[in-house]
Amino acid sequence: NDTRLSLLTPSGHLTLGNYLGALRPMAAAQDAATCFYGISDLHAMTTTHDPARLRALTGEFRTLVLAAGIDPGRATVFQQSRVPAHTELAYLLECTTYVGELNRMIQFKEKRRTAGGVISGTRTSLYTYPVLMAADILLYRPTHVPVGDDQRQHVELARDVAQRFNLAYGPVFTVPEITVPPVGARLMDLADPARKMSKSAEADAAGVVRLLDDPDLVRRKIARAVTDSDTGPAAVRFDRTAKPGVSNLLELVAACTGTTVEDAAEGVPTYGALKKVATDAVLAVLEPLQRRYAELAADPGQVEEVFEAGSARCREVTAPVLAAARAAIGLS
Ligand code: AQP
Repeated sequence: NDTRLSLLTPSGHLTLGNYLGALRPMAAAQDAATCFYGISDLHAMTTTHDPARLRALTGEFRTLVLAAGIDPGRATVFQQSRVPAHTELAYLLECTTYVGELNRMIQFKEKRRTAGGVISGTRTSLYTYPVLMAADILLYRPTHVPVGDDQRQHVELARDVAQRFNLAYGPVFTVPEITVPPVGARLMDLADPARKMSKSAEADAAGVVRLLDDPDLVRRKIARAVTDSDTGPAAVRFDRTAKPGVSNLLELVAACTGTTVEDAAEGVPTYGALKKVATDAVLAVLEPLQRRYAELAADPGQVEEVFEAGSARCREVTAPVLAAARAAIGLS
């Protein structure tokens, strides 16, 4: 049986993109693999963060993970910071990782802050983030890691570090294969279809639909979605290059209703009609999710317990891997 690991970072309110691209596939995979689904709260502290907001977002993520249909009877749900093996192994892996490797990480180069050409105001944790991510992965010994382009370099680093560790100290880690995930929906920002819809966008971002947005707000956001300048008889068609706004809305409809983009365009004559179809499709997804969220949120203690039990299970599952790494590297 395959092991599947997925982490969500509480760096902002979860979006429809996160649901269609991550939460829904996570729920669908529950029976096909041994699943570990975590909230990577430690990864949310690599840039400026507010402790109260982090705590609140983590609670919201816990509830939304369950509301999305992830069933703690079939998948292990956990909170990264409650499984200390993640940070402990990260340190051991830092003793196996070269500074040159971290310097080459594209995401670090993009996210670091500079003042007058010098790195400044950038947290060390942003720099070492790929090592913590390597620990996140290696602790669960997955044989395959499905990974999109933006995380590929980090998973390659995890493989390099695991191989180096195994060679130097003994065969502790399973070196995972990188696989290409099935092409899923990649939702773009409704106000700027050149940019991915992101949970860390500003709170009032007009183009980001959040899972807990009020239905009226969702209607307004879709009504204001950017479309493309050519109108006319064949205006509603899928063409990412020539018609990025319309194509994004078609993708959105297709993902929400489980059809193809071509079928989604069928019989939709105008941009206005497309927005109406998109609004209905999105609300049909969000309404049951929000209802379930409200039910679960009425008993936060119960949700908390589920995540604590899952975290306890992760502490057990990861203990032998950490112990083997400690012993191999020379800690007694
Ligand atoms: N726009 C999107 N369309 C489809 N899938 C998406 N995901 C994110 N945005 C879209 C998927 O959601 C998961 C979230 O992983 P993460 O918490 O590690 O954050 P991320 O990938 O960096 O996603 P965000 O929402 O853009 O967060 P910020 O703004 O904090 O960087 C992943 O499976 C991702 O593919």
